[in-house]
Amino acid sequence: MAAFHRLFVYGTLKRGQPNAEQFGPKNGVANYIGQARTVQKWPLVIASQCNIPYLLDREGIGNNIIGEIYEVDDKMLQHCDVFESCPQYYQRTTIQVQLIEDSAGSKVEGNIDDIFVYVLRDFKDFMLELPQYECYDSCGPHGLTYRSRYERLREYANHRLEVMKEKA
Ligand code: PCA
Repeated sequence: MAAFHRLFVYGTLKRGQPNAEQFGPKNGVANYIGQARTVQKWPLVIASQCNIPYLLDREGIGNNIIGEIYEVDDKMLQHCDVFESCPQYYQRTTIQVQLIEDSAGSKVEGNIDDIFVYVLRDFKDFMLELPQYECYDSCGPHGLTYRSRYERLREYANHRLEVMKEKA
């Protein structure tokens, strides 16, 4: 039997967000498990000219983040790593989350689970001064609408340098 992995997504991969279609069948298997909240507080910010969401790898600061849990197969996990440019850009690590709503939309109090998440580790200091969110929505009241990859390739090729620390 193929191995399945659990992944917590908090940004553009969530349902209704700009990259949700990455979980489509051509990239592997992704089963929506439900909505979850992180057990610890984390800083979730939106940064760069491309308005990209980042969970900064600094536990204990910010909010208990609300996102979604997916069960993915090896192929989908591999695909997500490539899509998120992991490990050159985002890092895939584990995070403690608790299911709060199941896939049918019923409120639940799930077990606490350690599952995969993409974080930004080598971020510039100013990122911690940005507004911190609890639940990401590209079209939220912050007005920082995500710029698609297509736009980015043309005009914003260096958006990563805005947020990542230069290597010594
Ligand atoms: N995609 C991943 C990490 C940030 C992003 O936009 C996610 O949704 O969790």
